[in-house]
Amino acid sequence: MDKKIEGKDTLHDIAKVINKYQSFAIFCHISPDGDAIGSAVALRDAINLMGKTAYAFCDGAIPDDLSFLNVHLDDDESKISDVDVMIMVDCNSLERIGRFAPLFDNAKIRCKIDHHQMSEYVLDYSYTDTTSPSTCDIIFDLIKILGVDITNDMAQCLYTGISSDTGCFMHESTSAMSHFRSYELMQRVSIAPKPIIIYSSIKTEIS
Ligand SMILES: [Mn+2]
Repeated sequence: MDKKIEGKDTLHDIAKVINKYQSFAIFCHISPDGDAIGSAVALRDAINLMGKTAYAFCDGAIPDDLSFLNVHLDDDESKISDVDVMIMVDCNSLERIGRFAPLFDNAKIRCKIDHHQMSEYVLDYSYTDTTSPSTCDIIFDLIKILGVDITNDMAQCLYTGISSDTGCFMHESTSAMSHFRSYELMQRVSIAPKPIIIYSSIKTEIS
């Protein structure tokens, strides 16, 4: 069943927007963590695999402690203003996407996929599930709805996001579904990310 929590749209509504339009720019939050990078990159790759065009941007580089992901963000910012849809992931306000905020605010269609508390910012499409331990848990479900096969890179990204936002499955928010999704993701990666590496990246972030 599609959950409808806080935001006015369901995950199926977001999938309909992705199915309908052709080009997308995805933004994650400043000072990105595993969930931010993981959700932006996995969604970008999934949309590209649908034969559409998607870019992932962040006001800030992928931190060194996530370099094991071996994925890249996009850097040609001239593409942004022409896209049909802009999507912010893992952040709940315009300020959180840093210097991209004015561009995002002028998008033809603005979407949000997130698990933080809602802010005042009103978007065209908004899916927020505050019960979800990570945005990567949500992106996993969205990719399933879109019918895209999860690649090695996508699985690495989603697993890293789920495990980092759950404190390597130690936080109270950790759900049975997080374990279930991780089970599938770990079967899809050639070399499974080691929780100990992700755990040390979280510790670096906190300190
Ligand atoms: Mn998160």
